[in-house]
Amino acid sequence: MGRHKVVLYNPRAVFFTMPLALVAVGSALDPQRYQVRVVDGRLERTPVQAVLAEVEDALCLGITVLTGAPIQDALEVSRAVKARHPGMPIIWGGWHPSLFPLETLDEPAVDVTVQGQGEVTFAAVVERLAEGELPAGVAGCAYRPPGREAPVANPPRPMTDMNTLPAANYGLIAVDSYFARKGRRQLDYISSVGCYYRCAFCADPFVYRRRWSAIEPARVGDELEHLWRRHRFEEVAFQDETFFTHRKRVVAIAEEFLRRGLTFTWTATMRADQGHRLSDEIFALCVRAGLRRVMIGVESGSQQMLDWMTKDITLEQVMACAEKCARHGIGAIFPFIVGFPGEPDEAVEATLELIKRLRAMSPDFETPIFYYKPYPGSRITDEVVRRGYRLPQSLEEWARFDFIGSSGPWVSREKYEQIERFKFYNRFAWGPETWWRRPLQVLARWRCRRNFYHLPVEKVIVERLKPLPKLS
Ligand code: B12
Ligand code: SF4
Repeated sequence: MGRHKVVLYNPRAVFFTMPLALVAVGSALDPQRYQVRVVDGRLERTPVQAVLAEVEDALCLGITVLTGAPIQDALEVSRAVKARHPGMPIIWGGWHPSLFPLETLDEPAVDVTVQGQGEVTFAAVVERLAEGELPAGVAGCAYRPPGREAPVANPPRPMTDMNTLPAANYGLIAVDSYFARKGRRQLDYISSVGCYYRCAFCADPFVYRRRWSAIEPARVGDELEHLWRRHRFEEVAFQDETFFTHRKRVVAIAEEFLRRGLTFTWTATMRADQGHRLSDEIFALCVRAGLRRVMIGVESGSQQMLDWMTKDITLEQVMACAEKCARHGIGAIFPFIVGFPGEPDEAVEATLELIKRLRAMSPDFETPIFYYKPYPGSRITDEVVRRGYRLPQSLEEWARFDFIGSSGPWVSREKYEQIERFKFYNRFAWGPETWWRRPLQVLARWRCRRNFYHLPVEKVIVERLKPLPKLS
């Protein structure tokens, strides 16, 4: 008997991170029984046509769906496939269907939703479909039985130890196309899932129930060495939520890289409390092993706000951690969020002050500012909903709910203007020093030191000359 074909789709987006979710679920299917095809909307000129061509002889279609804009594309593709092949099962997995297992099934083009870690659940669902059965009783998913019956939610699936899962098969994707789109040979890789922490704005504690699972260091070394010999990348971007969770594991991974003579650099996520606890020896070891940059979510410059959102870090830890990064020559991205409900003006001011201090510490420090949006599955969102905030009700509404380009509901026009001006001057004040930036830099530093952002003539001129990407 021939192998069943399973098609997986990644919706369009503006970034070119490799579709690790699809690689993960695709790699967990038995290659003797299933042939997996990944279609990435970001690499196709006409994604709907590309999927329609692939699903012609397929058993089912799986789509990964984040909250926000990707839903629109996922809907278009799902509806087009359903219209052409009404009997083809369509499975949505990823963060949005994890948060809304049953609501997502109100959409007639979606038959099954998978919650949380998808490898084992998807393999079980596909197995059922191959036998012409429904995924009744398969833990970790919800489904709509044919006909008019209401959707059914199966029990949740406990976290699977990542070491029991097969290695990610990068042969499922065109790795070089991502290098080309990113403009550098940077491989995305995931070495752990979940997170032990409880930040009140984040969906991770809800989806992974504050559990964490990680691949053993020796296996991380094996997999990356194999991938490096094959793809010759310059850098690995660890996409883990909290890579620096266990000191000993980090040390062992760094030692694996050194022992194997792997010369790529790497970037990873770190919490300020973790970085604060990490010794200088471990920082130095990581740098020797290729660590180039860390991402440390600070979120606010006000300790009161940090305590309110149960970030479980202190501003002293942030500064100590930043100081260590600067001393060891490690670049850092410190993302901040402003516009939390009820956030006092003084807290926003404190955030801008902290950003200035961090930016002045190293030309390799970046401090992007995001506006708070009540993403579902978090304590703050639950609170604002209790107080009357209306979350989107349909998938179409969720598709319009996005972070990028919006100031969120709790930021006044005036505050928004102030923050946007601050972002502009702060970016120029401390960025790389080049002759053409120099005059602007002097002026920008002067403005930042005095908190003087009125009459932003330079901003208007620069934006007219060259529209800047709205990130930091
Ligand atoms: C890389 C990344 C991105 C990339 C692209 C992701 C992509 N798929 O295209 C970019 C940079 C574009 C991005 C953007 C944003 N992201 Co982002 N991102 C991530 C990150 C760091 C890694 C994703 C990843 O590859 N994980 C590894 C894979 C293996 O895990 P996974 O995706 O969870 O997949 C597993 C399961 O979810 C499930 N599954 C997933 N898909 C499918 C599909 C099927 C068919 C099945 C069966 C199962 C399944 O099985 C997989 C294996 O277990 C995650 C955090 C994290 N570590 O997961 C945040 C995360 C996904 N991002 C998040 C957010 C909030 C954003 C932004 C809104 C804002 C921001 N400032 O980052 C933007 C805008 C997103 C948008 N609406 O377009 C949230 C998701 C919230 C939500 N409700 O969707 C996360 C979880 C971070 C967080 N803790 O808040 N992101
Ligand atoms: S923001 Fe980061 S540290 Fe906090 S709960 Fe989410 S994943 Fe964990």
